[in-house]
Amino acid sequence: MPEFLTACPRNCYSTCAMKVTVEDSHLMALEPAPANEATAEGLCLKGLAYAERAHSPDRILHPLRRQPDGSFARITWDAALDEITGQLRRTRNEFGPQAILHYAASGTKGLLNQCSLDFWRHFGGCTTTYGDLCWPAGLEATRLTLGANIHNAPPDLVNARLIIFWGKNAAETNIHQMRFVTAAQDRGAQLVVIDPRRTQTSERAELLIQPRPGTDGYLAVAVAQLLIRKGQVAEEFIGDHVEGYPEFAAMVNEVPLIELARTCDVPVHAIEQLAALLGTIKPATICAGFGMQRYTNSGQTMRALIALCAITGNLGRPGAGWAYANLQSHVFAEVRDPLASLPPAKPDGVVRVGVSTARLGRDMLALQDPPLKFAWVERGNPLAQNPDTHLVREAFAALDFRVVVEQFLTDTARAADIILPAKNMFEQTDVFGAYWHHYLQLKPQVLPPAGEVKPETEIFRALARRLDLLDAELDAAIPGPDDEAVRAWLDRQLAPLNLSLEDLAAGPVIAPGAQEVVFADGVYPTPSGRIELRSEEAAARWGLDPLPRPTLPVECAARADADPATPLQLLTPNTKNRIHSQFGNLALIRTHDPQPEVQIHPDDARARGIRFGDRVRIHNGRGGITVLARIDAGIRQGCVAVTNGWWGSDGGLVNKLSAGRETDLAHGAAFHDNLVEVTRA
Ligand SMILES: Nc1nc2c(c(=O)[nH]1)N[C@H]1C(S)=C(S)[C@@H](COP(=O)(O)OP(=O)(O)OC[C@H]3O[C@@H](n4cnc5c(=O)[nH]c(N)nc54)[C@H](O)[C@@H]3O)O[C@H]1N2
Ligand SMILES: Nc1nc2c(c(=O)[nH]1)N[C@H]1C(S)=C(S)[C@@H](COP(=O)(O)OP(=O)(O)OC[C@H]3O[C@@H](n4cnc5c(=O)[nH]c(N)nc54)[C@H](O)[C@@H]3O)O[C@H]1N2
Ligand SMILES: [Mo]
Repeated sequence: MPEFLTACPRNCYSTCAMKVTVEDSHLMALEPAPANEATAEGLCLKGLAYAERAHSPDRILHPLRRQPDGSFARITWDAALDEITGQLRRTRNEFGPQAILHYAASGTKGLLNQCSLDFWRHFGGCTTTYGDLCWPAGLEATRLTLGANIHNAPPDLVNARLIIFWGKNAAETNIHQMRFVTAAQDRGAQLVVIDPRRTQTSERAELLIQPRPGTDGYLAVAVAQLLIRKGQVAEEFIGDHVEGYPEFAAMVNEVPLIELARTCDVPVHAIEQLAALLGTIKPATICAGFGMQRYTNSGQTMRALIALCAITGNLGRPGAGWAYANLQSHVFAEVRDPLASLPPAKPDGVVRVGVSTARLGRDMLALQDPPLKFAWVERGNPLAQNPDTHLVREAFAALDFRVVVEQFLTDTARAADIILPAKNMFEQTDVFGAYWHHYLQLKPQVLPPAGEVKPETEIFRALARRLDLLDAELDAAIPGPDDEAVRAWLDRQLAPLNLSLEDLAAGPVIAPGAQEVVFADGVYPTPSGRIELRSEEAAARWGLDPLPRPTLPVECAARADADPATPLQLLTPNTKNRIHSQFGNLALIRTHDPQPEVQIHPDDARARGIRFGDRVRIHNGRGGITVLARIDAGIRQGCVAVTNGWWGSDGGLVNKLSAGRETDLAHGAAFHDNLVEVTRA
């Protein structure tokens, strides 16, 4: 049976290399491929579920048109494209092209994703989003402090003697990293986890600290205060490499330890324990996850955490560092800088970058000159995954016309007028980098598109033909019609890097220029060339304190103005067996995760008369959902957690409860900045 080397293009740290076996246009088997050193062993259950996902009877295999009664009926491609081009022409004529919203999210990775905007530019323009649901606060905090979002290669973690997982649940979200953690522990390394929840990751840790959500900045400042007081800072490293240390040191001493401890609600002895570990064990790596990105104060929190690496000299050495995002494989011009999706200082007059991803619903409704009339959605499920579901739904409902390109009948697809069937990862060749390891990987086409599926590139080419736009320039920008043309286009993207598709076909390739140990030369590409604990850019660009002085998130039970009607902090983290809203509909995954549950502390449950398995209503002023109660002493008292990514049909649309608010840095989404009450349903 033919076997192919490929790689998983999900928005996931691991983006595993894998080997797939195909027979009669059917995916028969999937295995890990050891050529990617970071993901050499073990596919996750989602990876194994591709065999079901690719051939699922629920997959959308032909265009669908919404009927007056709300159901969907099969239509031909001709009918679909005719109606869409008619609507596009009408919208452009009446309101201008910027009345069209192009919305794309993180459903799949690949260089070909950039082709969509080429279509819209040729069409005359569109409106699109800025910011990101996921990681911008930490990206910008890292850029401001260290100058670049890079970290040591994943296997280097085995050299660490101390590993701190700070708001990262790698045992679920980056399972391959745990191999290196185990190897480091076998060599005597200690593992600390900082998370309001006990997780599969904390099961392996010597120390678990469970701070009040959104207050990690106070915890970091408390640790810094102790390190300075005990003389456990790396004076020479600070002298050589750190900018703004005296001001930082003065700032961390402003508030007494006991008060900082009270704010983050961590016992002083636990803070002392953490400080003693960081002060005495070298090298140490802080693996900072996305947990802290989901608050209005996330950027400043992340800056305070990076400072701990800086003042202990844990940078630029094997086993040491700040492991947040490793963008060393982001080597292609169009995808190099994830922060490039910020609103451009100089708009190009064609693409209006006018809607904040975090405030999608509100901004869509508010936009004028022209207002939005038409939405095109691909690789995203905003009716489930963006904050403030009610407003997003209202904004989509207010449009004249909606097109959603999807594999399955998601909540967003159900809101469409026309659904176009989307390809999957096995049906089109593409190339992509990663954000944890530093490989470039090829995913070849190994299956013909199922049913009447067309990849986005072919959809746009077909639309362009109908709109009389497919000139030589667009024909070169959006490759087609066959795999040969796609491969030639990818080769052209790789050529400036002195790479070819053939190189990638042989196996994952370490991105040109990628380093195993970063910042080893002591050069930090910040304005001062040093690690900036004090950042003038943080103040000038984002209006923040130039120092990472902690503040409380907007919705936080510790605030004097907190609403007593909603005393519980709702966390909606990721989970092992889904990628956001993907995979949860498959039979294999449903045997493990059949329905949404809320994790609630026994004391909070008892106070509300809630017993294990009760149906409970989680609610606040924005909305509510009804789920089953899972009483669990592993979660901090005062917090409740429901994993994100459930569909409306499961009753678990967690973003009905979240507010459309941005993070303090770089337009992220403050999903967990969210107070609720839980009552028996
Ligand atoms: N299996 C799987 N893997 C994935 C994904 C997936 O959906 N499923 N998604 C991928 C993507 S896009 C992302 S962004 C990453 C995310 O993966 P991670 O970086 O692990 O982030 P989260 O799962 O969002 O949150 C991690 C932990 O942070 C904790 N947390 C919440 N608030 C706080 C806080 O205020 N302080 C601290 N210290 N901890 C807090 C949560 O309880 C959670 O256990 O995973 C990627 N990998
Ligand atoms: N409450 C809460 N909400 C969150 C988060 C949280 O922690 N809490 N996390 C946020 C994070 S970290 C992220 S990254 C976002 C993710 O948000 P999204 O990127 O919107 O979510 P996904 O569910 O990963 O993917 C969206 C859709 O893409 C489709 N898709 C996959 N491949 C293709 C393709 O090739 N073409 C097309 N057209 N479609 C395709 C999938 O079927 C899926 O329905 O969610 C965010 N939402
Ligand atoms: Mo994400």
